[in-house]
Amino acid sequence: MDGIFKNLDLPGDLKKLDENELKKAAEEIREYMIRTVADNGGHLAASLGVVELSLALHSTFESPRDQIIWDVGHQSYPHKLLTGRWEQFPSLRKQGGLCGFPKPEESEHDPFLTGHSSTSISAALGLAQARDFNGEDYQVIAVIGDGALTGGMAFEALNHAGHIKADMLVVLNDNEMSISSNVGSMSSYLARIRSDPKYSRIKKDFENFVGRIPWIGKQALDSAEKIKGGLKYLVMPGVIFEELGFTYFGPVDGHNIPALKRVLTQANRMQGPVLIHTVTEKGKGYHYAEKAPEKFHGIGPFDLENGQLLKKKKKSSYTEVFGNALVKLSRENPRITAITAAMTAGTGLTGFAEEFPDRFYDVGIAEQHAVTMAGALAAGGMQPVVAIYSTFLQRAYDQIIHDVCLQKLPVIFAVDRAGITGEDGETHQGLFDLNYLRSIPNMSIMAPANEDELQHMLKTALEYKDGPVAFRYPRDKVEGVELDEPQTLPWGKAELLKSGEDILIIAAGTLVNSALKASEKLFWQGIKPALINARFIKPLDEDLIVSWAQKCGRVVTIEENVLAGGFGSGVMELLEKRGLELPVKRLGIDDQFVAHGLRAEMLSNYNLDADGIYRETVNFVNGKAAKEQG
Ligand SMILES: Cc1ncc(C[n+]2csc(CCOP(=O)(O)OP(=O)(O)O)c2C)c(N)n1
Repeated sequence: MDGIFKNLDLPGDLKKLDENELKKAAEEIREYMIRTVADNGGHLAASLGVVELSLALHSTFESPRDQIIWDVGHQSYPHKLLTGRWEQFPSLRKQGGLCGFPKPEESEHDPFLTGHSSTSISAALGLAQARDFNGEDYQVIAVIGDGALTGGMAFEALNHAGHIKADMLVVLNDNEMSISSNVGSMSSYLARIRSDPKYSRIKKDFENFVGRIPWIGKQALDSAEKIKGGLKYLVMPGVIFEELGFTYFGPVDGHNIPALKRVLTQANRMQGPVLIHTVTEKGKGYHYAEKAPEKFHGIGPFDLENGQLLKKKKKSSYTEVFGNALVKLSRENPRITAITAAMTAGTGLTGFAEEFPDRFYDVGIAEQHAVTMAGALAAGGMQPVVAIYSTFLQRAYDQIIHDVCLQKLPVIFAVDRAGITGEDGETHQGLFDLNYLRSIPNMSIMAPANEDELQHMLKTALEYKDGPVAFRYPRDKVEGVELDEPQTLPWGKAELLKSGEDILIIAAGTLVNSALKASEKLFWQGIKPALINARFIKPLDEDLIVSWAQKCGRVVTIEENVLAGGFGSGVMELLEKRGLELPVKRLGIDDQFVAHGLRAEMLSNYNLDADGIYRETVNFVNGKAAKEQG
């Protein structure tokens, strides 16, 4: 560490820095973060917005004794830099390097893992309760964005913390942005507080006025309090939080370190839950990120000088193909509605939102609400398409069962980022949807081998009226096949890609392409595989699979999902049902979480690239043990 941080023992020594030195520290952190994210990619805009807040927190409190929980955690880069991870920072998001999110395994300054939104207040409350049980004395602080505040869990936790009067702080980092502009009535409420200086002025004036009346007696004071109680609905900022049992401070300029330190110190002295409303600018300090905070929310490597992405896009993504197909099909079908949980661009719905604003819903970071609402839209005769990343759909598991599948409602789930997602790591891998969806009665599941099939699957799902349908596709570039007009696929039918006699390989999703390469190599090694593109994970094409399994005498299944209860398990259940005792080898993710790294690297680590599939199949045929995963 050079510059202002040279010879400082962080974070404790931040307390020794004066106002100007802290400003200099903010500059150095920004410069280092921008340079590193330009090389590695990452969540830049949110981290740039909380540099001063991170400095103020760490120069007021004593981490790790005092515990700071960053909601979502994508804005935790300055925190990482201030808590012993300066030298490792260039390894950010690389395999074996620093994680892009807070991770207790990585540092004692990360008291609780985050990655999915809106958990921080619940986590802070739990830690605060544990502290009290242990008779200890330290502060617990949740830092939550205005976007994350749209998630139901955040409200549930505020409701509980206010009720039990827990000693804890919530810092609301309000930058008016979720990934794109924030939505919802809470967001409009915060905007009113921010933009109307009258709120704070009237509150102060009223208190001064009452305080200055010399003859005021107890009764008068009581009535004054009552008037104040009534008036506060009109004049007090943050009254919603006050009514929930929190003491509200703010709005405070989140880039003014002395002001932040003052309010944090004051809040720290108070009993009960306190909410500090800070106002920040997402992307602050890097011109291009300030101008385009959505682009710099999560960005790949870019050119520092002009903010342009380094890799020019040659191919489109599965997400884009899905979005375009949806727009195309929606032009002919006025019943289609699309729902996103704060990920309009991420799920490819920007075009739909522009062309059909009346049929588009951004519900905020509220996956559970999105799914139940979709169920009811379907009950009312609409055709809702819910586009959610595999990892975030986990949130809505009960809603999928209770509000959709139980009622056999024809909701369509476009499950994006399914499989290994790459640099975001454990919290963002989409490795559970096949098993969590497959186990629910009435749910049908498809996985396209290429972008053309993805379009067909959307059309097939829209035509199926007997219950919910999910199709899952990866965070990846497309294969580059030609796109036909979207067609209806034969329901529940797989595709035989190769006849063979030595082994049956059945792959689900885009791994079909790696399996195809592997089977060509196997053929040249004297092993003749039959290859099936499953297309349907549920219902399986039972007859096709069984007949080829019998012909070949052994089976390899391939999926980008955890093995327990996944696609391969489905195939094994089928063989058991038909009384076939055949050796089966399932390739997929064994019982573990997959860390961060490039998607291609990870697929190779887990033997799910063409070479890995080839190797594992040869070993299986020759009766050898599998290579270790990970
Ligand atoms: C459950 C869940 N859904 C969606 C996301 C994707 N996501 C990551 S950050 C983000 C926006 C967060 O906005 P805010 O809390 O205001 O933080 P900011 O980036 O503006 O600092 C979203 C939707 C997520 N992490 N978790």
